[in-house]
Amino acid sequence: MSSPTIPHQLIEKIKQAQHIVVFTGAGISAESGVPTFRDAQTGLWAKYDPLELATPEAFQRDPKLVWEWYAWRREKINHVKPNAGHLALVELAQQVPQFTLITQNVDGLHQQAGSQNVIELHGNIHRIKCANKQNVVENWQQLDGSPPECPLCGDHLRPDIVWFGEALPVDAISNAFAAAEQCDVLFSIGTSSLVQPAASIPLEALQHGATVVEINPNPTPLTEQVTFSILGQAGQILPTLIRQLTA
Ligand code: BV8
Repeated sequence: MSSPTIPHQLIEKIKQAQHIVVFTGAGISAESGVPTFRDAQTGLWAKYDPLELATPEAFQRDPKLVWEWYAWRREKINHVKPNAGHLALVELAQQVPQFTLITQNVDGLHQQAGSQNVIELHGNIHRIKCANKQNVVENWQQLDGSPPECPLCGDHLRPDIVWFGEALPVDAISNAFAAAEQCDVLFSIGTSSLVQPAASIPLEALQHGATVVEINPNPTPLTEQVTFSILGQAGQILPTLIRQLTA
């Protein structure tokens, strides 16, 4: 497959940038083998809609089912590695005075690739917290399929993940919007731009005069509004961009 072309003007913009923000969604982990959020679920989970399962109501109704769904996803994620797209972002961070990485993903692959100070808008599937007190619990025992009990209060433990209908962590969302307002260039990579309030972050950057670049094999509701739309896979485009930037 021929290398995707990166507009020369974009390379120049990146070279002049003082602050670059990268905002990622499930698509950047697709080439690691992590199904995107809206990909059809497989096996016994095929009959469930992620939008239904990733809610406090579902956990309230059937904590074991929701706990097992996350245990299944965690197990799959434990066997994958960061891909060339994740690694290229670690390189990009070294090419600019200020770099902010914001992710909607819960798989922890950016950190595994070496990215620092990652803003996790929707939590992290590897972190577990008390459903009652919300404190993160480090040592917990997985007994049968049921959610383990909190060692402090005995309530259910749950993934430290933001479910639909739950507020995002205040620091994460305010730091993300602040970075979007201050940056010169924002990349929106591998997201369908559907989930709020995250999907408003690239718009915030546009409204504050930043150059906004979308990298996605498919068009999204953001595509019409961005400065540069590069159709393709992050794992191909980002290493090409780094090569052209450092040539
Ligand atoms: C909130 C953790 C308020 C869970 C996630 C109507 C009714 C009810 C609610 C709402 C409504 N309208 C809006 C809302 C709010 C709702 C929302 O946005 N719903 C959507 C569905 C319309 N939002 C919320 O509920 C948020 N909370 O609003 O709270 C509030 C305020 C105060 C007090 C109380 C409450 C919470 C949203 C967070 C939900 N949790 N994740 C879990 O993972 O189990 S979001 C979930 O979607 C994932 O985290 C995922 O990251 C995120 C977004 O999806 P994408 O990352 O974009 O992934 P997707 O599969 O969609 O797309 C992948 C893209 O990659 C595609 O475009 C594809 O083309 C591309 N791609 C594929 N391969 C590649 C690629 N790109 C590049 N390279 C490739 N190789």
